[in-house]
Amino acid sequence: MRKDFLWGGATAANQCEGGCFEGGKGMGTVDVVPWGENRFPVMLGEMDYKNLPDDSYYPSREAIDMYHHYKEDIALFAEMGFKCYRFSLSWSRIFPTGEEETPNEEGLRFYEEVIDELLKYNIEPVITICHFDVPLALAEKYGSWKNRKLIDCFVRYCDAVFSRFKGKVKYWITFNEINMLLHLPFMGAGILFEEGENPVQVKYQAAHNELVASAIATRLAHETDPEYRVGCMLAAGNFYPYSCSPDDVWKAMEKDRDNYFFIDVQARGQYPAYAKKFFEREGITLNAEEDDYRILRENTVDYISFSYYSSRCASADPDILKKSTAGNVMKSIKNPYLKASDWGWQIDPLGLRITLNTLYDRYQKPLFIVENGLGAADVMESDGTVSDDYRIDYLRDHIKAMIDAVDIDGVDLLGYTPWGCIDLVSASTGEMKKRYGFIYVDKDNEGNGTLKRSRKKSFYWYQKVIETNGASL
Ligand code: BGP
Repeated sequence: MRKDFLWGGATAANQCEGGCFEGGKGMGTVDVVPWGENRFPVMLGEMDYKNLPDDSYYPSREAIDMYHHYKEDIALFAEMGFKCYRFSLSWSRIFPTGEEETPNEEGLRFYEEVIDELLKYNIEPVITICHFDVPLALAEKYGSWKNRKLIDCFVRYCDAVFSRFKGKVKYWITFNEINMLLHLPFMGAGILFEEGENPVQVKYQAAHNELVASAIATRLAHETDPEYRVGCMLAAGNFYPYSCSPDDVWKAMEKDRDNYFFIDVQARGQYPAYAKKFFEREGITLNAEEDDYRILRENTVDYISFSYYSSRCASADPDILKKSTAGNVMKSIKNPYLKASDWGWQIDPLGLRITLNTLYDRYQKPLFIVENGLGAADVMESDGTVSDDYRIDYLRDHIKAMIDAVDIDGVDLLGYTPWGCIDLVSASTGEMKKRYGFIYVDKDNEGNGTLKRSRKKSFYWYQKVIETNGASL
């Protein structure tokens, strides 16, 4: 492993920050996604978020209150030896309605303090500019990313943070899991549908607008500071054919392409042939300006970051299709060779090596694993310890596979930031109970708890992994 390999951890503002009404922050789309049974319909854009009971919203509005605990949390990351920390900015903390002429100074100052605190410990900030987090006012006024107006708003936001944090940050990621837009249009991109709209047309229009915005942001970053490196971000995990039947192989290829669509544009600078044909077949016409295609071509990303929780399976056989399993939003067929987490997400360490190789073969750009991990219902013993051996096992196996991809296969990998390095609110369930952290946070699903931070067994294990650059697993 390279000496400067970026070992660290990852979080997102809306899942850990809290302070929803502090520091002049405006409401973000994530702040109105409820927990409980209404969560998925709202995330899908199939249910109106208005008129839900007040207590529907506690998770993202309070979360683990990192807004007030960030110094303590960063000190713990430093104690583990983090070389980098991936976190996101809340757009509406900086532009409360998304359309102000000037940014909210208090919001910028908050993130500057976070960055300075990281630099104090020589921890490299890795910043996601938009992690499921659009100012609510932009969603209500324009329907969010389906409107080109969002491109200007996003670029103004990028300009504010690129110029403010110049010299302090190197790695930026424009949109978290950009492919989620197709699966969770409201959660992923703040899209609100209107009666009679064709959802496929709307989603690909929004995708086009995000892709152009991402490319302009990449250009702006490079103009602002030639040291800046901008990445795209994919919810990855290869689709395996359920059998060696060519029909299954073809299905898996089609499913993979749905995911690669975004990255093909961001890494190669143009719409792939298969997407153009798909648009023709579906009658999708993009509202695009002539210059858009030049902008996409000239401003490809510097690296490709991705989340990996599991591989997936595809089949052409309708009977096999019934054997579905849970996973990171995209439904998949249960793979009989794999075990699963308590939430049904299947565990496939070799799948990480396969995914790394596939992405590297396809794009020939540096990769960055910015999410990976095991969600589990940890139990704190009466002596205050948390023995999360299952998490250590999961991470050990995935790190081994990652090291093989680098040392044996020659994949160019910048770093590894396990998801939810400190316990935080789950994106899919809105619960605290589904924990990923090396650091336990005392808070339960109902919002009770002291918010006290405690080191789990995995904390000490990961500390050793980093100290030995992956030699001690
Ligand atoms: C990804 C998101 C994260 C995160 C993670 C784990 O899709 O980028 O925000 O939450 O999945 O998912 P969950 O919290 O649902 O277990």
